[in-house]
Amino acid sequence: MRSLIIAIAASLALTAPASAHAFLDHAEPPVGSTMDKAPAQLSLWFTEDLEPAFSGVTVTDAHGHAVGAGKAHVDAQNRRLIHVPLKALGPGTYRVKWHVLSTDTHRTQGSYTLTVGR
Ligand SMILES: [Cu+2]
Repeated sequence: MRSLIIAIAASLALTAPASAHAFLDHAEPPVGSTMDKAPAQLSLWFTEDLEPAFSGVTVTDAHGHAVGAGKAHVDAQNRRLIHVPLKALGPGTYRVKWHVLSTDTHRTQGSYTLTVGR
């Protein structure tokens, strides 16, 4: 019995996830920032490699209208980085919502705001 418990404990340790979930590490422009000039795109860096087919970012204005100029996409060279092309943004506050699937198959999501000044 005791050896069985040890065997189970050992197998649990071996199957425990080797990596953490993917969370937003940082972004450019920075999370929560206010800027004078509207950015042409956003870049979001995550803490783990992402599955491109199940990871995305949407950006909406104060009325909830999407302001992305095409699909957000995971960088071809860096699977922790997502690029988000944007339309020409007027002054206002925008919400950036991200949802990602990391290569350890865990889903995470979050959001933050960006403000373009007058
Ligand atoms: Cu995970």
